[in-house]
Amino acid sequence: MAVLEHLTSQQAIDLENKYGAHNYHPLPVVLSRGEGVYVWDVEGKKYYDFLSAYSAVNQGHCHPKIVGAMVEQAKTLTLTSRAFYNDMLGKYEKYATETFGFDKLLPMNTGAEAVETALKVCRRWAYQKKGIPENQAKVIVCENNFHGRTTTIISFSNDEVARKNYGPYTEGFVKIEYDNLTALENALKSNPHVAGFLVEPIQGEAGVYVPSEGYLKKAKALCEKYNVLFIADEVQTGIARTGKMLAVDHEDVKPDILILGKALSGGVYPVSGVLANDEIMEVITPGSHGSTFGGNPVAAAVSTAALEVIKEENLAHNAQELGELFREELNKFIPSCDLVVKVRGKGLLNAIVINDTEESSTAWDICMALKENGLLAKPTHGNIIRFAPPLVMNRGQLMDCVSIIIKTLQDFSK
Ligand code: IF1
Repeated sequence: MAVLEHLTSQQAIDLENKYGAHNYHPLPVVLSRGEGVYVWDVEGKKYYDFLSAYSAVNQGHCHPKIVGAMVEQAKTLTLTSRAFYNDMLGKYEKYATETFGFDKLLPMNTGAEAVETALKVCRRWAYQKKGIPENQAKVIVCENNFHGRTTTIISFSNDEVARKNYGPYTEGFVKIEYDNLTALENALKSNPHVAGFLVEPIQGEAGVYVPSEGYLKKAKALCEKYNVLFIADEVQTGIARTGKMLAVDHEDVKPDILILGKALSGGVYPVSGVLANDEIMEVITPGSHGSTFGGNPVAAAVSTAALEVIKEENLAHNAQELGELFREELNKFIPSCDLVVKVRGKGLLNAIVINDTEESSTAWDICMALKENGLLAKPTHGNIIRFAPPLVMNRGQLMDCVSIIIKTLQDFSK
């Protein structure tokens, strides 16, 4: 078989199964094209994308402005490493820091790298500014967190599938219940050497778990009281997804360290970054951290365009409005359907909870039926289905999707 020969879905799946490591269990659909809110499989069937590559494709598939920026820059200069300056990075850093209101950006590539970077910045700050004795710093994290796949990050995960047999694990983390301010204050009080509190403003992987109103604001206040850095992982919630530029904006919280990824590039290129003000970021000195690809000219051009699209197309506002419509429409339907317990979320980051056990295959089977009906979504944690379409969707398309989802659930209940 020639490498570029046109494949059927089954052939593509067989190739991945035979030659690829089995670290995923994808829905059996093979996509070959995307545009806006739509993707097409190799047989030409069109779907609404209700995952958006886990909220990376907020700006829609193959956004012409973002792809255009990438192609232009790729023809000009792709990579210099940070051994030399390039003429794109500084402009991008200025734009990104002004957009989010911080003094400095540290550019990386993937979300997990940005989380690692934030943890390193936080630990350095603890030793060099707060005066914690070396190697004693602790970072408070939440149960059921998801921050990525590195050895350190899985060290403080409680997802056994993600962590088992990857030890020994990195020390220095204290785990508390999410959305529990008493637990946070107790942890701050009883551990003398706490450097930071790392938190997802909405827990995505845990099943789109939205904390109580005021939680983030009060958690930030507690961090201030104990001189501890509030580190927001907005890799999934950030950049207009929840109806504001950042999910912390809903409570007017300004993190000490902000972690971004995914939609920072609109999904066309791996771009992540950590933002902080000078008094924190100045602990990073030449040679103490870096990345071959972080801050490369293509990433800078792509990310600038991706952020411009968010603003020019008013995507936060659209996510807010369509999110409300989506939950409203599903809430009208749910009382008549035994299969769904509830819908929850913020903006266009939503989930429905299926009335079945975590071990059941019901959520998966519903996703298979949704696929047949032209809408792609993926279960998370057994009985929860996440719904996160690109934010460039319009009202008509959203109502079309609501019909597909309701019809599928109705057929399924029969
Ligand atoms: C996988 C979930 C989403 C993240 C937050 C950091 C990262 C992620 C809050 C790391 C990544 C991913 C990665 C993907 C599945 C996925 C996911 F289901 F696991 F929770 F989005 F919903 N912080 N999230 O959500 O970013 O290194 O991947 O760029 O299979 O690992 P990354």
